[in-house]
Amino acid sequence: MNRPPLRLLACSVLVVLAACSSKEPPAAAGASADQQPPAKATRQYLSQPLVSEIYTADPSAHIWDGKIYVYPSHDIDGTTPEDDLGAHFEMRDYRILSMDEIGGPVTLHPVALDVSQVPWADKQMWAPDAARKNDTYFLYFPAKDKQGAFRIGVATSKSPTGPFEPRPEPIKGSFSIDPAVFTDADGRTYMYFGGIWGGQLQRNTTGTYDPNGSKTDLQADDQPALSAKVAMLTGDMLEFAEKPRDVVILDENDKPLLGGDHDRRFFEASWMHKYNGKYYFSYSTGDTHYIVYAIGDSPYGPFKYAGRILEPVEGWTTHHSIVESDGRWWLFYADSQLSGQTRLRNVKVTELFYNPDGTIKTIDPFVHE
Ligand code: FUB
Repeated sequence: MNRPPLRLLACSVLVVLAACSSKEPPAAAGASADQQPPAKATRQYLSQPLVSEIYTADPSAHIWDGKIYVYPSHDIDGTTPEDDLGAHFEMRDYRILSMDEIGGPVTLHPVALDVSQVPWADKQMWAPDAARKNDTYFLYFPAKDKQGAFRIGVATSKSPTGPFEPRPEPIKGSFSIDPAVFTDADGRTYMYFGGIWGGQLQRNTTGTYDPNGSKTDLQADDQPALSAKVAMLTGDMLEFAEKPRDVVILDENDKPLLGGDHDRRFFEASWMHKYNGKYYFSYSTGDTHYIVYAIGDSPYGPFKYAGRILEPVEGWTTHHSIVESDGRWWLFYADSQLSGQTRLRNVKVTELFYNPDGTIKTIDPFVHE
């Protein structure tokens, strides 16, 4: 097992010194007694990691037969230096978590799928999601193919915790990262997906992957931002039933969010849930580190920007899911509490609350005295 070193676990006590944070600068070296920097503020995390035996991120939670299953990425301590395209996220397999109730003991299941089992995949098994139809469970996952292009694969199992058997080819017409699968009340299932920068959405604007395309986005701040994608799945859940469409997010004037609006525009980490008959599309703003959401009347949108769900966590990324359990709503997310390193994350859960008008109360991942 990839157990975090004791040195790092020392950072996981309830109250942590800011020195454990990757966003705090180190204390000034060699300051004399009367030049000591001010005492560092202490920070208290809102919630604690669900598991510490391995590093986990990107938690997609589902409730099946009364039990909670979490499908996370499995972070590993690789050797690739950090870069803006996420080359340091070198994940190779998936392990699933389960629990009978939130707050109860968490079971860490054995490897459910390894990159070596997937004929088309080369590396970087990033954020997955799962679905169930009849008696089959489906694991959806992005990975880079042998040409360095992200594609989305699917694997099946008769058990929610695997092992999963991958299809020999990625989903036809799939590209980019972060699949999130939502089944509506009418039984139709949709996949939301995509991510800019390392997620390569900007290199897939013509229908063919352009390895020499922009490293970041469209590089047009005054134009509509790149959108997440949505496609209905076929009845067997294995392919797209249609060409992916744009998930358009509108501002307060019903205009699409612009590429320069980094506090609100889509970056990665799509999730869809339904509340009181409305469709809530939520996502990460990436370089501004927020989890935000937009509300629509159809699974295809358009969606109107509605606010922040989660303020920035410790670490560069976070990625979430939202589920209802016994009438209460829960936000699963991740931070870097255990390691202090962005590449080695840990998943968490906290309760999510709505206002009477259907907006979501913003969550601060830290508790302030
Ligand atoms: O875990 C790798 C990538 O980082 C995910 O696919 C993104 O959502 C971000 O969390």
